[in-house]
Amino acid sequence: MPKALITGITGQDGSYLAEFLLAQGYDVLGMVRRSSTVNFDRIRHYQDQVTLVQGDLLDQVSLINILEEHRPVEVYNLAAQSFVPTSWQQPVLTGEFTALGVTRLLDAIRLVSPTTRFYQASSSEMFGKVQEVPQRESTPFYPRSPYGVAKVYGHWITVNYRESYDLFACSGILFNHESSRRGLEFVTHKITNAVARIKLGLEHELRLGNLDARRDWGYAPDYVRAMWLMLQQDQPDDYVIATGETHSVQEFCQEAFGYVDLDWQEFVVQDPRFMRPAEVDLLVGDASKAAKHLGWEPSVTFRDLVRIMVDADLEALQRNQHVPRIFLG
Ligand code: NAP
Ligand code: F7E
Repeated sequence: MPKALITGITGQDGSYLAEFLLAQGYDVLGMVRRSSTVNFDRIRHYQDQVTLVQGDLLDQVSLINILEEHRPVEVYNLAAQSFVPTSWQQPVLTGEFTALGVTRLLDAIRLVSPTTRFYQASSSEMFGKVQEVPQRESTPFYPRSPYGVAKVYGHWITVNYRESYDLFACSGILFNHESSRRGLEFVTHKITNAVARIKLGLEHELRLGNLDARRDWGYAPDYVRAMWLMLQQDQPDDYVIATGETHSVQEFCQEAFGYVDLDWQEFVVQDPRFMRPAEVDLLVGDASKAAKHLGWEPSVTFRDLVRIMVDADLEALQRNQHVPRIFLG
């Protein structure tokens, strides 16, 4: 069985990627960091099928030890501080995890296991104040947050280790992708969770920031398939993964409230607390390179994505499943 290591297995993408790789017959290792309570909600249903190993992107020895002991053929680096507003609150920590963490892992691979194939989770946030519409692999970066800046570093160090040491290292420039496993502080899940609560009479308003921001939103399980495809090619390369459609936060609200026969304007309140110091106004990706070389296409439309998320939130609340409250966004 080929062995793959996933950093960030407890996150949205890590949890879907592990499931995908198990189905492909991989022996899956998931790197987790120590915490005072168990946070395996997203992977609990298959936890006994993966091997969890302790490590942290801040601690290079832990990375070296994992690689020496397990010698994975593929490493997917999905771990990061991934919430954009937090990157203004904790810019140095974001840089340590999201930027330098990539170098720690690449250097560990270079030293211990240079034939291991490496995937870096890069982001459309690198395009920031966009220099071209739609954004493609050649579009210049102009990040608008400490998170975006850290991801630009992660992207270029991946390219640099590929060119300097001939590592098989790929950078996947993924546009926003969502699911019922998305963190509740991200706008899509914040909206669908509120729609479900309001529909069930548990809440009466939804406070949001900028309703005009536009994003290219896809479905997370489609996007983890693209990560794997990148590492199966003959040559390492970088790819944009996106749907090619863009919608505003307001349109997302319209679609989600409308799906349960509610008028979003009766419930949504704009709150300056959720505005960002610098905004990314418009993202829309051109994934034609991925379509041509990887045969990758998205399978879920914007409307279906919204419905999948609203349905999952309604179901969780109706089952009386505890849905934690968030304080970040
Ligand atoms: P997520 O749900 O926030 O998951 C992040 C994961 O990273 C969690 O498992 C977290 O562990 C782990 N982590 C954070 N800091 C760590 C550290 N110092 N050492 C080890 N693990 C650490 O993020 P996601 O949405 O799945 O995204 C996966 C990756 O893709 C991230 O790098 C993100 O920046 C990038 N990305 C995401 C999107 C998107 O739309 N989702 C788009 C482009 C790029 P804990 O559970 O312990 O916190
Ligand atoms: O914001 C606006 C907000 O936090 C989307 C991460 O996965 O995707 C994600 O980053 C938009 C922004 O995601 C609220 O101003 C309005 O314009 O869901 P988000 P993001 O910042 O695009 C990229 C690709 C990543 O790589 C990141 O890791 O929605 N917005 N009102 C709001 N956003 C939030 N969170 N909360 C609001 O109340």
